[in-house]
Amino acid sequence: MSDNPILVPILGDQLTRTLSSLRGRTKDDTVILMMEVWDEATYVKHHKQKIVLIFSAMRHFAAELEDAGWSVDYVKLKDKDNAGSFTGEVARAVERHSPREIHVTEASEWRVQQALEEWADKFPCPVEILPDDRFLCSHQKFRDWADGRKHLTMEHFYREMRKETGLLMREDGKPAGGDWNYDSENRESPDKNMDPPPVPKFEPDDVTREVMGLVEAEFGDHFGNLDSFEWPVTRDEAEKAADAFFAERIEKFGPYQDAMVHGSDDLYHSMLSTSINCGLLDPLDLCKRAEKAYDDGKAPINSVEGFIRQIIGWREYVRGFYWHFMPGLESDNKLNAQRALPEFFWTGVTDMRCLADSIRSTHNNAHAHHIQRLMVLGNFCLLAGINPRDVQDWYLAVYADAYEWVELPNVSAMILYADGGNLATKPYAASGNYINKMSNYCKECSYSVSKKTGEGACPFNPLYWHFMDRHRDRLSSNHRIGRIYSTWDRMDDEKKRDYLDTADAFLDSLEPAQDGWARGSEAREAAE
Ligand code: FAD
Ligand code: DLZ
Ligand code: SF4
Repeated sequence: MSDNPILVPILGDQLTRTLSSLRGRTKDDTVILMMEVWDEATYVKHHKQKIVLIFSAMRHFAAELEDAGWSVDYVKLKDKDNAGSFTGEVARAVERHSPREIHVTEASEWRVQQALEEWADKFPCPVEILPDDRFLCSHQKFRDWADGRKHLTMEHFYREMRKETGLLMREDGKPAGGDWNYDSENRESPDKNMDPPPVPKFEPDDVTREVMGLVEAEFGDHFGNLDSFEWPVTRDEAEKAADAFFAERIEKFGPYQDAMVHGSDDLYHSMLSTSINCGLLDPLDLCKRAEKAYDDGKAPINSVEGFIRQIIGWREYVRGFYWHFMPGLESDNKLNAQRALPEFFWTGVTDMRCLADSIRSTHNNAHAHHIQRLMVLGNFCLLAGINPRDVQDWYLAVYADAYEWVELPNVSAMILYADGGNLATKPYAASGNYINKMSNYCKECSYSVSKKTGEGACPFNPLYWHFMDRHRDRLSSNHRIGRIYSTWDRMDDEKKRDYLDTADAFLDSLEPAQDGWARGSEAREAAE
């Protein structure tokens, strides 16, 4: 090792061998720094599985790098003198290694990037911050696309990405299959043709078990349980999870993308977001595998296009959107939602069967699938007027795939409409009908989905009209939603009063979260 090596700090969501900061480096001239730090483990009270996933994946990645001949300086959470923050740990590493330069790949989150940008003034050597080109759309490219546009429509962005990557494009420049988007074919309700094969589960090895002990000891009061921890924590495991998806589930991914089934947590979803987001899987590579499944006749166009759209469309779009609208996005509250998050988001104890099941999955797996996050949990927070800060903190804490760059646009802009409509052209508001159509939740719910008002009515029904009524000034001029007000206006005053009174009584009955982090598991156990 040279006397003054180059120091390469690698963050917990940068676990990729081809990371920009590693490219071109030589093993005899580079010290890689990896840090388990309190600031990251506690900036929200992450689900226990999320911390285990990151720490275990970091430790495995460090071991792989060492096996390949790299020098890795790995700081564990409980190491003596751990400074508790990225900047503090880089400062200590600068003392240890006297690097001639620091090379780091840009952070995915605003808060961390602010810290990185101060390093050049803090440390006695030059600091080079490199772009994170695991994302296909650079910040500049997104800005160029967004500048001057009145509406940042995802579909337009997505088509550009299709043309640029060539994914599902024919030689004549037209989309494969003839259409750009097959979303309308991806809305099957659950039915007897559904029989999703199980998602591969990965038994915790010694490294993971040691981290589980650490997390129980240090973060025992955080939400979630560890009994069912089965996430991939290495690239090999993540590849096996991807193999199983492409062999067994992609075929029906499309049609059942929006379906929900009580007690079934994975359905035909890929369950790959945790691995993609921390760097174990390459998003473009996954899209190419999906395209190959279509070319080989193993999966239909609506499934493959749907999967590719989620990744080069939604995933890239929300990342660009995040950087375009930060830091303001974090504090946006255009609908002036002020209600506290209800306690049952932590305990799962509610008679609303759809919410209870989505929260159960979240608690047990640190995961809920997209339509649960959007149309059950998200729809509830929107209609009930839960304040964006509480909702953001909850989503950021409870999902193993949550990082602010992807959580915040989905929460603030997609589900809460808190940015006033830069992402969504209208709020994703729905009554109980939607959930009934797309799931089997309602059949055995204590509430009746067909009952609109009064005792026993599905709360989504009156909440829907309460939401529409209280936001009339802002929404009635929206051409995609305006006609809903004609229906409302045609109702007689008594009917309207019934809706509003039923919703008010329900909202008044909500118990605000106290210290749900700690009490969640106990209350659940008591209720079970
Ligand atoms: P699949 O259904 O198999 O989809 C394939 C991939 O597409 C996912 O792995 C993911 O990488 C990507 N994707 C799909 N939808 C989105 C989206 N809306 N935004 C970005 N990427 C998408 N995803 C996260 O990765 N982290 C989050 O913190 C997160 N928070 C969300 C919050 C809300 C309110 C909503 C509505 C969605 C959120 N999503 C988030 C998107 C989506 O719910 C998850 O990516 C998905 O459930 C992960 O499971 P999967 O890998 O089986 O996805
Ligand atoms: C999520 C997370 C957690 C819980 N802990 C760490 C950690 O101790 N060390 C680390 O490098 N990364 C961790 N992460 C992921 C980071 O929060 C993530 O890499 C940054 O927020 C990206 O900007
Ligand atoms: Fe959810 Fe309403 Fe259906 Fe119950 S009846 S499961 S609360 S949508």
